[in-house]
Amino acid sequence: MNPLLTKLNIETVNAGACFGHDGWIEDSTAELLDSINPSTGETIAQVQLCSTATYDRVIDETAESFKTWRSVPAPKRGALIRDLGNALRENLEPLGELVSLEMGKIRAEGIGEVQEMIDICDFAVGLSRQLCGSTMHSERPGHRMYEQWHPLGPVGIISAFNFPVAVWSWNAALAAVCGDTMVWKPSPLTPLTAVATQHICNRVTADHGVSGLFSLTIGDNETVGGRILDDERLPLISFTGSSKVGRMVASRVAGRFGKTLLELGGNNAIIVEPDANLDLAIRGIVFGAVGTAGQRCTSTRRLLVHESCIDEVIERLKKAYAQVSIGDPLASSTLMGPLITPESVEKMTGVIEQAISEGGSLVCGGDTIEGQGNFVQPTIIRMPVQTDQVIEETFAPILYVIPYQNIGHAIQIQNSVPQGLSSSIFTTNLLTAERFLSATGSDCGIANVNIGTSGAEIGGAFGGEKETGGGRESGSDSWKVYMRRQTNTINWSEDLPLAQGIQFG
Ligand code: UN1
Repeated sequence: MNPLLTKLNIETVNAGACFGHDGWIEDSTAELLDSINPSTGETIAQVQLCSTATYDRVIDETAESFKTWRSVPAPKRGALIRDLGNALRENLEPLGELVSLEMGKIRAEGIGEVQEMIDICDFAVGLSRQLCGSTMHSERPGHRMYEQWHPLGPVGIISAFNFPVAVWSWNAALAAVCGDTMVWKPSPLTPLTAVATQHICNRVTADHGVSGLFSLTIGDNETVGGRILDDERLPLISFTGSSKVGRMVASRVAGRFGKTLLELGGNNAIIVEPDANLDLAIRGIVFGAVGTAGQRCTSTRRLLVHESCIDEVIERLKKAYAQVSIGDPLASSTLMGPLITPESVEKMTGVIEQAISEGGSLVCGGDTIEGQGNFVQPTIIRMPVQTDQVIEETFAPILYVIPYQNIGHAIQIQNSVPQGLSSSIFTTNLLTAERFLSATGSDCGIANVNIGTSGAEIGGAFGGEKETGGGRESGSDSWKVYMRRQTNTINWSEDLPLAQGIQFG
C-alpha cells in the first residue's frame, strides 16, 4: 500500500461506491480500475467500478438522506462543513501529495488544490447564515411578497482529472450548506484521490450522525456517467469537462428538464500592451502556460503581444522556459510534471505539427521526453495570425504567440474563439485596462488586469461564457444554482384584490 494512503488512514481502497461511514459497497465481481501514476506509468492501486445495481443503491441512499438533510437548519449544516474544512486542514499535506502522485501536478499545486477545498469550506460556513432572499413591495394593499430559497435535491457532480478534488469541493461544500445531498462521479483517471476524500468526508459525517450526504460512484462514463445524466432523482448535474461532452450533457439533462451547471473548455489569452510591466507579465505568462503542465481550464493558451514588443517578450519567455525543471512532481525543485496520459502526449505532438503546418514557427520545446512517464517539453509557437488550430483548446503546455497592432485588434482576436472562460491584460494604462474590462472588452467570465488567466480565488464566481457553458461555481452568488427559489405572496387583509387591477365577477 502506498505510504500516503497510510498517512491518510485509509486501510482499504478497493470499493468504488460509498454513501457514508458504513456505506462502502464491496463488489467482488466488479471490474477493476487502475489508478496510474502518470510520472511512471505504474499502477498505484485498483478500485472497483460501480455496477448498475450498486449505482441504484447509492442514489436511493442519497435521495433518502435528502429528506432529512433539507430540514436541518442551514447554520447547523454549516457546522458540518466547518468540520470538513478542519479535517482537510489536518490532511492538507498527504491529500495534496496524493493529488500530485495520481494527477501529476507539482506538490505546491497539489497542496494548493487542497487549500482551495479548505477555502471553499470556510466560505460555505459563512454562507450557511446568508442564504438570503429578497422582499418586494406588493401592488395590492394588505399583501406582502418575498422570496425564499429551499434545498433543491440530490445533486450529481461529474468532475475532471485536472482538479480531481477541488472542483468537487466547490460543488460539495455549497450544495451541503444549501441542504442538498450529492453523488460524485470523479474522472476515471483519478479515482484514488476521490476515495481518499470520501474517507475524510465519512469521518466527519459519522461524527455528525449523518449518512448519504456525500456519496461516491466510481465508474465509466456510460454506465455511471450516463445514468447520472438520465436520473430523474437528480435535479441538478454539475459537469466539468470538454465542450464536446458538455454539449451532450446539456441536451441530455435538458431533455428531462434537469438543470446543469457546466464548466467546459477554455482558450484563455493574455494581452501584453507596450506599456506593460514585463517582469510581472513574464511571470504571469509562465505560471499560466506551464503551471499544471497546461492542464487547467484556465491555462494560458494564447499570448497576444503588441507588435512593437513581441520580439522582446518572446526572447524573455525563451529564457524563462529554459529554467523550467521537468520531472517528478513530488520533488521540490520540479516546476512541471507529466501530462495525464500517453494519449495526451500524442495529441500534443499532433497539434504542434498542425500548428506548424498552419504557418507557426517553433520558438522552444516541441518534443516529448523519452523514458518513463508522460513528460513533454513546454512549448511556444509563434503564429502569424490566429489559425484554426489555435482556436481549439488543447490540454497541454502549448503557448501560441500572436502579434497585434492596437488594443481594439487585440480584443477582437481574444474574443474570436468559441470558448469564453478566462482572459487577462498586462498594462499600466488605466484607460486600456478599463476598455478591456468594459462591455465592449473581454467576453469571458473572468477578466484580469496585471495577473494571469489561471489561479482564481474561490471568493468570486468561477466560470465562463459561450462554449465554456455559462455555469458559475464557487464564490459570489453561485450558491443559488443549488437551491430552488420560491416566490411567496401573503394576503393579511380582509379582501381579495387581484393583481393588475382585474375585476372578476
Ligand atoms: C480548472 O481548471 O478546472 O483558477 C479549475 C484556477 C483554479 C481552478 C481551475 N483556481 O486556475
